Amino acid sequence: MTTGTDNPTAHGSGNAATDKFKKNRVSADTSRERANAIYKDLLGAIGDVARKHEVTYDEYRVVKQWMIDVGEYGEWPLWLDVFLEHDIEEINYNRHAYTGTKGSIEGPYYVPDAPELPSHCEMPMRDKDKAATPLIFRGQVTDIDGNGLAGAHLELWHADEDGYYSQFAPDIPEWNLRGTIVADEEGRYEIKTLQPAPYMIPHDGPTGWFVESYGGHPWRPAHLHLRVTHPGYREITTQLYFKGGKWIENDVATAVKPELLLDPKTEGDNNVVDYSFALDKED
Ligand code: MBD
Ligand code: FE
Repeated sequence: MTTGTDNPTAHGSGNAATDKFKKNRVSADTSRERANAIYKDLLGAIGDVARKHEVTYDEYRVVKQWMIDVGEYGEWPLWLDVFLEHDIEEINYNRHAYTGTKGSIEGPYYVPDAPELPSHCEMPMRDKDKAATPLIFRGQVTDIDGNGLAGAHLELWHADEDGYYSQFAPDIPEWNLRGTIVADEEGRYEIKTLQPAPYMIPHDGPTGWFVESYGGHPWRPAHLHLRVTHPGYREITTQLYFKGGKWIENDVATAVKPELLLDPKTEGDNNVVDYSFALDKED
């Protein structure tokens, strides 16, 4: 059996993501009436699409087989987060009158409880990661009036130069390029990490076959994942991208927003960028 991280393939990373997701049994307080309304609309919409395109029996069976494959490869977290999560994120942002920093999708590779790092720190990385251009990322976590939030937490996680996330590919230290940065008494931080590269989602499994089937591409623009939290404030899960970078205009996961583009400046050997986070009060 392929479990966890013994394989740098769609199968390996998919199963690792599925195993991580399954650790917590999730629930929602959806009423029977609401479930009924959603079920009717969902099945109705699928039926309408099937009628519109006169889906054949062969196509129906291919879908059935593909869904079985997605499950066996552990790729439901990947497929859902790439193709559906951006709508869910948008819906739940628009439900509130938020004015703080925009969120974006979490994706399949978040891991809670990354080790804490001081406000001015270097991300855990291997010597081979240090071959990439260093990125110095600094700023401040504030409330929406610009007051610093002392000791705010920034969880940061991103892929290495080869496009692998620790805990989802083999032979990477557990917390490589993952950390919980504790901002200083003014909410400020300065983090040294590496400039991430454009990212190809695992494409040698059923999610990749799906993309190939409609003539798409499996690329996401280079990105940093962040979760910013402070007691009493709305937590922000977001991603930051790089202005002018490849795939910004056609992210396979449709998760880029203009407010989330970084524009680093070259200073000596480093790329340096300021980006601050404004947190809404919890409602
Ligand atoms: C990723 O790294 C990611 O951020 C998303 C959204 C989906 C797959 C892989
Ligand atoms: Fe990612």
